[in-house]
Amino acid sequence: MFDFNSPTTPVFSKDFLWGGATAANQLEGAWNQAGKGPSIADALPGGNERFAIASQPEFNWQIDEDKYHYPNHRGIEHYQHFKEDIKLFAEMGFRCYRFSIAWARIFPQGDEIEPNKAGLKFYDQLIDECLKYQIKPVITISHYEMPLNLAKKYGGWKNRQLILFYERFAKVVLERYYQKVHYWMTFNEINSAFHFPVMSQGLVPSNGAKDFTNIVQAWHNQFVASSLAVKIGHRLNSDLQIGCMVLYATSYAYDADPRNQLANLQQMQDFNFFCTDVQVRGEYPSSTGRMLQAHGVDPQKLKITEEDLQLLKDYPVDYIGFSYYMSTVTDVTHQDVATSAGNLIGGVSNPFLKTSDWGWQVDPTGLRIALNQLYDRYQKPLFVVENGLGAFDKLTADNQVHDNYRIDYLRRHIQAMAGAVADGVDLMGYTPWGCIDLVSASTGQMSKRYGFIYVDLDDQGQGSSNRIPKDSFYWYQKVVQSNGSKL
Ligand code: BGP
Repeated sequence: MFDFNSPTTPVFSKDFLWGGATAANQLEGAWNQAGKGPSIADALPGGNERFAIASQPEFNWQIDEDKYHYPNHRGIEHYQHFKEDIKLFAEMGFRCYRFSIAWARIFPQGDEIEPNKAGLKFYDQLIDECLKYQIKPVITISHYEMPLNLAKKYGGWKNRQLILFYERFAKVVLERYYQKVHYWMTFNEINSAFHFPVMSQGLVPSNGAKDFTNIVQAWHNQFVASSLAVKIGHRLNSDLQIGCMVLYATSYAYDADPRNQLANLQQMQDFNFFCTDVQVRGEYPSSTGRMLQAHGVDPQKLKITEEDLQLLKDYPVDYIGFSYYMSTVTDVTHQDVATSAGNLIGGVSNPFLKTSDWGWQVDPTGLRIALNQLYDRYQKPLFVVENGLGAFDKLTADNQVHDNYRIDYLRRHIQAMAGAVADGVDLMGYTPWGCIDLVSASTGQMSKRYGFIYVDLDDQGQGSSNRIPKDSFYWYQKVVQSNGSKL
């Protein structure tokens, strides 16, 4: 009989990186302070309008404060509260903390030569605060944002000039922090541009439709930029760990119909592996031609030089960071199947799985499968840098949040990781998403909460901003203390 269970004995290495993850534009606030320029994230309003606006034929990167509420502008005021927040992370026993650097804090317009010193000063303090508690910073260089000017004036990542601007930005932060920060990632969820090129690549959808040629060109430019960051980082210290970061959604064929099996294989190749293949193996996968053709992209229209290809080969990433929230199902043979929502990708619903408050299909076994699939394919260390349950939390009259549903979700995913480690996978660490409540990337709202720490702010940005540990806070504290053996 096949054993689906995960091991009961402790399996995580003694230096396993337990921590949590956030992104600058979703928690810092202070969107226009200390010289920071506006970023594309600052121009996406909250609520239902967020997705609708981002998919308008002519996306106009304007900030119209009279008309829309921009939740990122206040965030959770981490800019002001970072000391208190890091102290709470330390209380949970975090060994690492994944956060991103707001590009527009360092280069307000993106195309200047000199960085904004006041912006750097904030990260000097943030990093030192982590180190004070022996928390290792894990930095995402770019997480769903860029200076607004780079989208408006240059058209986002489809423009090759962005490579130079990113290289300058990466150089400044790597040179300044490489002695204090060992773990880096070049781009957050680089493959998410399949579904949301506006947020991921700063692109303007043309003629009401996504232009896949632009998306692929933007990816290529990002791949080159990522390799340049690896080159700079490894010159400073060849031991630095610089990773890629992908949105991984384990995908199952709906049934044994070979057509669904083939479609699912292609879904895996295109969505889960295409970007990772380039960044890890240093070359475009053999399925690239098929994928481009399926999306009507003429390869002759792409600007890719021999030097670029050599750079990709010479400077692949050191490890694979990925987010995992849910799995999907591929079905090309049925017309009337039930559908479900998801992390940028929804699809056919899976009758074996329950869904979150937002309709995402919860599937811990899918994480064990993901870890095995990635390790089989690349044999590189893996890092689960996002995972978690977005839920409506209730604050009781005596200031508590009983989030057993979140504990249950995380426990089952940690068990799945333990299973994968026992399967032979090399897993570096685990940083659950939104370790403190923050603004949701897809809805722009506060009410979709992931944190171990409740933040008293509502969808309109009203509230005291007070921090309140939830039940999951004390649970995770024990998990870290016991190195994952007390779940
Ligand atoms: C990932 C993003 C994060 C984060 C998370 C949860 O795709 O990297 O930025 O927000 O998903 O998504 P959401 O906030 O939409 O629930």
